[in-house]
Amino acid sequence: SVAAGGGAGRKVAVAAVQFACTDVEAENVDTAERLIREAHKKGAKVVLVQELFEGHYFCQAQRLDFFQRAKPYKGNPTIIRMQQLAKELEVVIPVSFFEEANNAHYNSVAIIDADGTDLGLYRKSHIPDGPGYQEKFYFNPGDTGFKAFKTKYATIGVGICWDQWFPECARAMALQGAEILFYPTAIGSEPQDGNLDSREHWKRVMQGHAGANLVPLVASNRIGRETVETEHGKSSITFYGNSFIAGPTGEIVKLANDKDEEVLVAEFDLDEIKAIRHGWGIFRDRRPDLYKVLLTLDGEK
Ligand code: PUT
Repeated sequence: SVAAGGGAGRKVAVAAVQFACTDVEAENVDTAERLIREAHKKGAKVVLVQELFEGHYFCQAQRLDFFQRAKPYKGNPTIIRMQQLAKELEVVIPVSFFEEANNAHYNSVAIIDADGTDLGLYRKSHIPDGPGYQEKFYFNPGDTGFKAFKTKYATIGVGICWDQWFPECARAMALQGAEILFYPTAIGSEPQDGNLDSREHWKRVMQGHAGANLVPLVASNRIGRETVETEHGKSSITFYGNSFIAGPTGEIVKLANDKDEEVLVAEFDLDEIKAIRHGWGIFRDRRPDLYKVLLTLDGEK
């Protein structure tokens, strides 16, 4: 709008989808494709699918056989299928997958542009550990660093799940020009504490990233109860969905519930938001010369 000083601009609709995964890869990839098509019908140009959507969230257990689920980046059949779909629908699709790279393993996302081009890889930087979420057993900490990808419709940043709790990750992507932040995720109940429900905390932290960087933010989380045979009996997590799209002041504009398969779509005027972002002055007034302490673990200067 003229009032925002940005002029009419690039309007981009973005989507988050959520669904319950089975443990059959072909079924989940089919579901992802069906929901991406639905999002496209609703006008979405960038469609986010949840983290590791090819199967159950296997990190509930530390099992050697689960390493067999990892696949090399190059030639990955799910990525190739999503490239074909992206090209057909002219949509951007970040594709989350379990990556095998020789003896290393990563929790990765390939960014597929609207013509099917693979723009590159981001590997999850912050790897959680703890009851039900034993990701350190499987994944090396990502070595790509935080990135911004120039897609047909917008420059986007993608963090993965646990990355979403770290303002440094969001800021690093925004500093490199990301105009929209995306977070595929897998989070739900905590097997060790039935009273712990992190969903509101989870949303508020990401709403803060949107507001602090004046960018829209899209989070996609799975639903459903998954039970995995672990090395010491069964473990279950009920994933809480609550996928959402936040606007550039952190306001939630679309929110899914904790049970249903959903396709959320919201449109943003990226040029208008850019003008507001610049006018607000948060990137003008940053003081990187005072932020060295952020490069330490213990706060020592
Ligand atoms: N996806 C990781 C979530 C960890 C919750 N304790």
